[in-house]
Amino acid sequence: MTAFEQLAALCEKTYKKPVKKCTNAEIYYALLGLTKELTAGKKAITGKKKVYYISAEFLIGKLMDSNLINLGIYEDIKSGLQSIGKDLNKVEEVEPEPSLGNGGLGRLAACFLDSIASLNLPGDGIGLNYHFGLFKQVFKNKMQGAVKNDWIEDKSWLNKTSTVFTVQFGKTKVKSRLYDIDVLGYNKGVNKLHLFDIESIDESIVKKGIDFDKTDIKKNLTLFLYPDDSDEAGNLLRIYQQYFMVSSGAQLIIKELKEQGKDLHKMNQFAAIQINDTHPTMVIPELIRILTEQEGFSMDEAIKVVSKTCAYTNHTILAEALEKWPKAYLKKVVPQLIPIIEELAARVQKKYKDERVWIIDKDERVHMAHIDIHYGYSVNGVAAIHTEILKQTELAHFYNIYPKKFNNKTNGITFRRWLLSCNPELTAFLDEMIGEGYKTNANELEKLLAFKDDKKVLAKLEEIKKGKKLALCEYVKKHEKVELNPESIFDIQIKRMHEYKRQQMNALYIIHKYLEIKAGKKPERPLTFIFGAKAAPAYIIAQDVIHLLLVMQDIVNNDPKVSPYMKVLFVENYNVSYAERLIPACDISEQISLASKEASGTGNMKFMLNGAVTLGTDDGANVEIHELVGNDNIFIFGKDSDTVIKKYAMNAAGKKGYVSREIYEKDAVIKEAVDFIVGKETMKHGNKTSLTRLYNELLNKDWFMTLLDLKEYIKVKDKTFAAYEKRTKWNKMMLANIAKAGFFSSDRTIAEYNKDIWKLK
Ligand code: 26Q
Repeated sequence: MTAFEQLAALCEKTYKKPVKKCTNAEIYYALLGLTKELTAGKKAITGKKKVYYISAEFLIGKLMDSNLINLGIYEDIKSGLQSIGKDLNKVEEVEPEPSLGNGGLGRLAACFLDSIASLNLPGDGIGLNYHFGLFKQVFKNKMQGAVKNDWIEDKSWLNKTSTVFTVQFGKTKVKSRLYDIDVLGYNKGVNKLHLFDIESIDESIVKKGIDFDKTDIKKNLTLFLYPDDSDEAGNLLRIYQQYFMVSSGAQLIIKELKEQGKDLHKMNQFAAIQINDTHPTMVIPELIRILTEQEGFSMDEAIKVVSKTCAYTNHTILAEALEKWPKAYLKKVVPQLIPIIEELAARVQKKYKDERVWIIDKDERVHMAHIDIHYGYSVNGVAAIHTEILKQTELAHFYNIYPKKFNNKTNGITFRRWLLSCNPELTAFLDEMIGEGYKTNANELEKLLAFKDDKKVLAKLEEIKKGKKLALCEYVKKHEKVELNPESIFDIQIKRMHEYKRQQMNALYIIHKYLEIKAGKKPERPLTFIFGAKAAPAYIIAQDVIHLLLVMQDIVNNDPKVSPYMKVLFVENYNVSYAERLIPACDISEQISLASKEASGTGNMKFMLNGAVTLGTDDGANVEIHELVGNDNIFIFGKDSDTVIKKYAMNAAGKKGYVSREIYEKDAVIKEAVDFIVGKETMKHGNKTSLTRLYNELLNKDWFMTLLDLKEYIKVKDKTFAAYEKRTKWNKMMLANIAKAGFFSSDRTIAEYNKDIWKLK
């Protein structure tokens, strides 16, 4: 029986009617059941050694499409449904989207799980089962509001297990229940994503929006994901969550090793634990605690084996985002870890007199990254430039002590989701042109280069892009009530809202363009500026930038003299599913962070793979994209990272490194755009407090140097739009970007993690 026949039979049995008569929801739940059943029939991936990828975030997105692809039944189900007048895409819309991550770090973890299984490597994820995940964004009065994202239904990908652990917060004991999600490899076996949940959870304590009693740990622990991206939020709940996750994870790992009869003294031969940023760092002292208190290890023995098992990935160089918990907080939440952490700190202090590498500083704060670096066997950054900056600047003192621990693993993305699933049209065309080998060996995308002068191929790429733009227009019309022009250039910036990513610089360009059009200077072709971003609710300036962009959307789109030539759209509740629609429809990918600040970026890779051309700074993985495609196939601008780092150093030394007001005063174009933020028109449409605050921030602080690169950004962006008019040349750029994207397959990244760090097989 084909998969579709099985689905039809299941519908018939469950709903007592033919599948043709079933609703999309009925079909979805039947398909969910079928997929889970077929998955259960797949082999678990096994081997001598397993990696545990422990992370506070797994931004998995919807799973149906990926699972159908990885099971090899996608085409069969899709065409079967089509033959009875049903649309698989519509069926998949029924699936609620979990939001178990903030952004890049969480999505990377999800891509990694897909690649680990697809390379047939034994590897499980360990994380938390947040009931409402990250908040759902709703706009009201052109401001961001937040409500809960209620994603868990009776029937879902989650499988409740009978595994329950006890986690102790001092004298308080709570129960931790394990839920599993199967992780299918592409035509391979199955690994697991282990998500722990507190048994005593009480969803009803969530009142208005996302408000709840922060102190009632037994009821609230796994309700929400901390809605911060890179901002330290000094909240005890975050520590409760972290400890709950690592204690459950440590118990699971030890249980699995014991069940296999493994000698815990040789733990490192059977397990590698990859610590995803510092959020799971407490797994190190927790393992040491369990081994010494319950398994008869001496402190030396425990430290030795744990240090050979744990490896750390750093995802940020923003000093303010490196977790430093006051010892008093840790003492309140997990007093049992304090003696262990103190012992680890004492050993460091005895060996190194340089206080910069100490674990506990003179203000009694515990530097989580320092625990990882001293007591882990590997430290990696996530793009070449990022790892260099870690070695030369941020973590230089550690690099001097442990040069061999440091290594780079440039991020990647799973092509199953970010090409096969989100762009079946491009996938089909690639299959036809270069065969299917690229699906398991991404470097084969380079075969496309043979067609770089083939007019038909170039025209077809343009046609596919057009189709995706049309599909986006239709979706946006329905969901955002905004009409876009598919003939216009789609310029897209989608990522978390943060000053260092500089959405505000893009906003200033939009203001500039608006003023130009008002003054009679029309662009050659209409322009569409699209944004998607959530801001941490406590991050005020980020909220202000969202407000400014929504105000600009209102002003521009409702101005009959301007709107035929340009439109602005800020989509509501940007998430993984939205990314899957936006990325294939993009012409210009905005990657404009202040050089040195974006560790890697992964959206940049997704856009490239789908034939968008990057407009960006030489930052994060943009540097590697630039190297791969060459100067002719990318638009680069802005001060380089060395210059920026020097400016920060000068500012810190009290010397004049960067003063935004000077740039503002010297340049009439910049002044005009910045002043517009508090001009008559914006005041009519927006909130005075918010806009004034943003204006003042740009003039008096501008910590991420927006004005430094604005002039060049305007110039290069105009050049990019002009380049689009040379259609054949542009299509060649698209082709070059797709052809060179193979390096950014997360299969490559994971193969490197395995070869250099995990050594699984
Ligand atoms: C820290 C303390 C308290 C509360 C929250 C946090 C917190 C939460 C999330 C700190 C950081 C994050 C997320 C960071 C993140 O997503 N980093 C991104 O990681 C990507 C994958 O490596 C990179 O591509 C991005 O450049 C990087 O910004």
